[in-house]
Amino acid sequence: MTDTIFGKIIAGEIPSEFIYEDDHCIAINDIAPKAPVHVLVIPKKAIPRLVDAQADDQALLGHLMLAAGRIAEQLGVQDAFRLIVNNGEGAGQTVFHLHLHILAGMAMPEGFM
Ligand code: D5M
Repeated sequence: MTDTIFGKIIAGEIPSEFIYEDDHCIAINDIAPKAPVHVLVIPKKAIPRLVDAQADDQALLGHLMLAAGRIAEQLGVQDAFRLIVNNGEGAGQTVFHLHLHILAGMAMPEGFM
């Protein structure tokens, strides 16, 4: 699927440095980082929003969480990171290809989550 910027990155149509890749997902540094470490974990399968995932995506969703843990370890932030999924415009989603944000390297705001 090449209908979003992430689809184009996965398809190699837009150059981007993958800091992690396996059969099911890639990870890239966010272009507009909100923390010293701000990485996006993006499934190769284009699911627009988390709510669009179906029962047969269960293994993929688990895979993304496990990959996020491995990537956090790779980056040395395994003891303090936050994982965020924005679902829908109202939640701030701007790219409609499911992705996990890994945020780390700073004190996380309290009282929000
Ligand atoms: O998050 C979408 C995120 O995607 C947002 O933090 C900017 C980032 N973004 C957009 N284009 C790129 C490219 N080309 N490389 C890296 N990061 C990018 P959302 O949860 O949808 O608001």
